[in-house]
Amino acid sequence: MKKTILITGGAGFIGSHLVRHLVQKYPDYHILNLDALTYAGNLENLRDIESSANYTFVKGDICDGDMLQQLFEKHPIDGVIHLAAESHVDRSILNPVEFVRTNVLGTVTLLNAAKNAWKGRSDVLFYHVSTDEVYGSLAPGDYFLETTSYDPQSPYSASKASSDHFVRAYGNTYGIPFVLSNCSNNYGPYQFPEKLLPLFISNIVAEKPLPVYGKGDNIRDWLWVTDHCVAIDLIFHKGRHGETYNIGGRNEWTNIDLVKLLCTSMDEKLGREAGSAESLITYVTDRPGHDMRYAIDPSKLEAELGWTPSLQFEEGLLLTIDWYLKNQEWVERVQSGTYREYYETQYGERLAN
Ligand code: NAD
Ligand code: TDX
Repeated sequence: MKKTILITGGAGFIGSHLVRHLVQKYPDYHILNLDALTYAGNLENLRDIESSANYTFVKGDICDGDMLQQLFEKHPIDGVIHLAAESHVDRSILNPVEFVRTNVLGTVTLLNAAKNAWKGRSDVLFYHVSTDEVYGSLAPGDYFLETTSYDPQSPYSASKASSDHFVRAYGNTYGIPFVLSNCSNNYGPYQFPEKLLPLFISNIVAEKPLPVYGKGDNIRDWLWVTDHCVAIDLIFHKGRHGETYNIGGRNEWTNIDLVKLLCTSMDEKLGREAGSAESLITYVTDRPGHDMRYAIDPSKLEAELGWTPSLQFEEGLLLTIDWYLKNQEWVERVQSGTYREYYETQYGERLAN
């Protein structure tokens, strides 16, 4: 094998797309997928590639230092692409400590294992996958650059910001070759239906309320998940070590405009009367500390590595809707665990107001 790459969080949304992309594109790499299979991790996401000769799944927690040491002893890992995390902002508001454990302690435990195994090698790479939320909220007309100061506002973004700092600190202190990327909101198949788009698709199918936080005027910058994975592949192979790359598709939407577009498309797909889905929109209590606007300036990634997004948002949205409509059983299965309890806690009070 030419390379052995450890992907953490490969059974989650972005991780499963990345694992599939790398397993298929690099038959001479060994792709190791380490995932604790929390509520957000589903091996079903990887059914189509699970028997590939160059793929191995390992169930384990990134906070388990002994397990990580054994994994590095057993496999000649020369690259880590770290995605494992608690990823949902609303959950971080309900349970911040879990986010510190996984996102901060887990990242540091993984860095330690890499440091001990790699012992100053320079032909290795620790790639940390992060988010634009570390930069905080933007005023109109501004854009996130790699040089923008960190200003995290939620427990989730504070934990991701901390993990970013630890990656740079381990690079600077112990000489671990590293690279980081900070990406905007991803969308596409296999996203856990607690996040805006898949939650609203599944609620429209079930004719349940669509809980829009606040006035719905918050702005997010949306990127097709595979375009994120192609960027990660490029940065992993060609990015300059020690650097950060912002990833985004110049695709800003207010939540309410996006939800209305979704509603129109869903009515058409489901053959329902125009306006049916929109009548489900329910304005609810805002998310505490809700960042108003995110927008990435991806010029560095475009100029240095020639990356451009492949899909127009309207096209990607239709593909996403089609996937969720075809995979209702997947939605029901992943929502059947502890999800119901979470949903009641999260939305019971909001919708009652
Ligand atoms: P996700 O919640 O869908 O998946 C996270 C995965 O990590 C799951 O498979 C889960 O089982 C695993 N995991 C959680 N805790 C673990 C632990 N202690 N040990 C091992 N595995 C563990 O998340 P996602 O949306 O795919 O995000 C992946 C990464 O990308 C995260 O680091 C996130 O911060 C970052 N990111 C996400 C987005 C987005 O829009 N979703 C945007 C930018 C960056
Ligand atoms: O029910 C909802 N109603 C609503 O109005 C939900 C779930 C969300 N929203 C709003 C909040 C946000 O402004 O929609 C927007 C998108 O919300 P999420 O899908 O929860 O994503 P966000 O909070 O923007 O964070 C996402 O993008 C950055 C991912 O979950 C993070 O992991 C990633 O780092």
